[in-house]
Amino acid sequence: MHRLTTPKFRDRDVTDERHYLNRRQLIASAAAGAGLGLAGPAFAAPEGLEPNSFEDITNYNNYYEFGTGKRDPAENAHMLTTSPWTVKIDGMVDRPGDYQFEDILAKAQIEERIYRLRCVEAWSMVIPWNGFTLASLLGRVGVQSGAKYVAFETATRPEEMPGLRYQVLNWPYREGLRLDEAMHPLTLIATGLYGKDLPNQNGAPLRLVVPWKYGFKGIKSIVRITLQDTEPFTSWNDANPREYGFYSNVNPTVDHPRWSQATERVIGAGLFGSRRETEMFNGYGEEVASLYDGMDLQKNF
Ligand SMILES: Nc1nc2c(c(=O)[nH]1)N[C@H]1C(S)=C(S)[C@@H](COP(=O)(O)O)O[C@H]1N2
Ligand SMILES: [Mo]
Repeated sequence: MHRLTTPKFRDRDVTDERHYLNRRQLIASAAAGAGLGLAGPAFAAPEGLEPNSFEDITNYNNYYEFGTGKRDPAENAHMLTTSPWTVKIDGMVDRPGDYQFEDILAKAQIEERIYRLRCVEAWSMVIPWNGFTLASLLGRVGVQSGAKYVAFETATRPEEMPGLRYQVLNWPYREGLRLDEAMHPLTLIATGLYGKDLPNQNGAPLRLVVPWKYGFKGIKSIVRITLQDTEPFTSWNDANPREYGFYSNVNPTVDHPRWSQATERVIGAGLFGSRRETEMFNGYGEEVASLYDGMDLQKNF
């Protein structure tokens, strides 16, 4: 079903965007000894994935720290100061510390990954990310043997994030993964898209991307990564445990209590849009289904 091939770009705009590799992404990849860097993805998207336009990807966002409207992040996220940026990595690791984003990026091997993002609200789009595997970062800090989960936190800056004044979630936005999910080669820390630095509304300077899970697992603007032996607190599960589970694997057979998850609206597919059938694990089942062998996915939704 999925081939590990270099994606083909047929859309002219896509090809053009790819030439604008900016300095930061270039420097990072050069430092990693990868020349122009965007090394052929080890895990490309399912064949035939056609990326959405840069305009779609950066104007239709969920980033509640900047407001709950789809246009709010595009309008407000410029207020976020993303440089300098520190990521605290702590808990059950050999080398805990406050890591500068520039240092993390300088040692990273930047790849391109074209993934479908399937929001729990039943829409999807296809995004050409640049980034590095979470596994490579965790490898560098040294995960200790007792660690079983990874917890993540987004920045909370009331002066820069107008949405924080509304208690829609128990801030900071928090997410988590089981360690084997975190170490999976599909799990990405994105630092760019279309070869440019990640736009603020998409979670600059670094955010998580877990393509077989609902989009809300992909926590933005990460300031803390904690290795621990207990299941992490996650914001959406805390807000409504009946509607949002810890796993949140894309699953067309488990409906959201208020809507069907069987199909999804394709963003940018013409004036009237179009729908597609939602795939188990968002189409990445061949790679990830074995992580859940023996688990009841209706119960562990
Ligand atoms: N910190 C934070 N991360 C977040 C969100 C958010 O509101 N705050 N929204 C999530 C949701 S619901 C989705 S669908 C994706 C959207 O990512 P995109 O805007 O880059 O497409 O980000 C996720 N990460
Ligand atoms: Mo979402």
